[in-house]
Amino acid sequence: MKILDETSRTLNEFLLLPGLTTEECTPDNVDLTTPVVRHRVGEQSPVRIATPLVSAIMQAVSSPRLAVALAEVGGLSFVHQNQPIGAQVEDVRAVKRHKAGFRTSEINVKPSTTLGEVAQLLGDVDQGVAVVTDDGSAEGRFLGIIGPDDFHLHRHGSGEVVTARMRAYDELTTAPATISLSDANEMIWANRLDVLPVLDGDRLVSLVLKRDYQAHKTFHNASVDSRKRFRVGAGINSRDYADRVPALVEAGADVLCLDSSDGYSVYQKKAIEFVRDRYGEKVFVGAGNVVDARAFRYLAEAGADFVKVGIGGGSICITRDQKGIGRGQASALIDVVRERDAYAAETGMYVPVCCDGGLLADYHMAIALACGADFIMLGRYFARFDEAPSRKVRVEGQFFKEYWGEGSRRAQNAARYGHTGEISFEEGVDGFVPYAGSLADNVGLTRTKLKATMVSCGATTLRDFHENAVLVQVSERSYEQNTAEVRLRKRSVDAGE
Ligand code: MZP
Repeated sequence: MKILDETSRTLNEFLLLPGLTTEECTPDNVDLTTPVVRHRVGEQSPVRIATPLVSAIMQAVSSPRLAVALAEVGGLSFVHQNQPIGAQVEDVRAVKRHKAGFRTSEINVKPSTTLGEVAQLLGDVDQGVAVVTDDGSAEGRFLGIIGPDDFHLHRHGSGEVVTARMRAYDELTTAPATISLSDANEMIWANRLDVLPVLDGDRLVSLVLKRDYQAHKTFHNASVDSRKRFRVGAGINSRDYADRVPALVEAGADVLCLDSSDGYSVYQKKAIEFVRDRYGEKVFVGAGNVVDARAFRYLAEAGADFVKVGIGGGSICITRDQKGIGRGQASALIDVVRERDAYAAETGMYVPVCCDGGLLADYHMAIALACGADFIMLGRYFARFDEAPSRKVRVEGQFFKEYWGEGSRRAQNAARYGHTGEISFEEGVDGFVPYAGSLADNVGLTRTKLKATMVSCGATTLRDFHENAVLVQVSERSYEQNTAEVRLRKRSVDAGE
């Protein structure tokens, strides 16, 4: 027996200290792009997402509809494996059948962003969109994205004036150096100019002639056209992988993930080895869940493409009460992240870490990212939205969505919990979460908050944030006081004060 010399800590036991915020450190410059699967240190991950949020491998969460909505805002869903192979394949196909559109505002680019990075970031971009670089070539610096016909696509917001710097083309020498986007539009229409605006995030950086646009469009088609469908992940288990994996790969699943409450097992190793033997590096498979360095290393050495952290912290989870197994999410994450970095230093291979479960507030996501998580898996958060598959119910005038754990009797997910036949005891509960509206609105708000936190901490990329975040543990007394203050504030809001 060994007793660790630590207290197991949760994410809400930490706060962030502000770092120096420079002039360049603005929300527009914050890039939330993150790697999903393993890659050599210093190279790009072959799968990256623009929003570091993925949806839980759960019946009540990851439906095709939610997967499309989440891919649209730059995240990734994992359709659940607790269903017959044919049904899960249909879920993957349903996502893949959707033709991907995109929102310009979700594509966060900086002047230094290369076209290659943009192509990664877009991943699923629709055919009729052109990527524009400063010299029109694949090596050129990325300037913006233009829609084929819909010029108005780029009128940001609802008629608000976006101040923008315009790099005038020769043909437009009369343009002042700084004009608003609406002025630019007026000028274009008034002069019947045959041009389209090019944006860098929200800023107009140049205008491009329509005849050049044709060239750009051709170029775009050549470079990113083969990937014009939404990305989707799929859960697998360590029992029927020999049948499930080939069916999911065939259906077009982009990333697989072993779904287990305890991933530190030889069964996961065997499943990963199956994928490697059969597909080499072409199929990506994550593993987990784990809560310490030993388990991370075991799965990383087995070839996992990412490792998921979290046991017992899920909002619907009672594993700790039933089996006495688990670890505070912050302690688990910090231990695993340290091992991820040690493994990268030793082997030159970076294996991303996903923080899974138990994040109840948006700021917990910021704390998890500051602790070194590459991306975050959420169940309760997504279960509250319109796009989640569960029923919306009204109780005493308030709307809720049903949300149940995969360890509950209702889910009967025997493979995830290592049961045979019917589950013999529950590790999850069946309940309700307050309905919260549309996924796009909520994820938009979360992104805004994450960016605001990173700006306060002086970070513009998640890598900066990992390296430079300063965290402090809060005392029990200060934690209690915070919650008491929140309660007081809520009471005064309720009382109309
Ligand atoms: P949360 O976002 O609702 O807090 O947690 C979601 C995570 O909890 C899932 O991704 C999964 O790892 C875990 N989970 C799912 N079902 C159960 C259960 O029934 C569970 N115990 O712990």
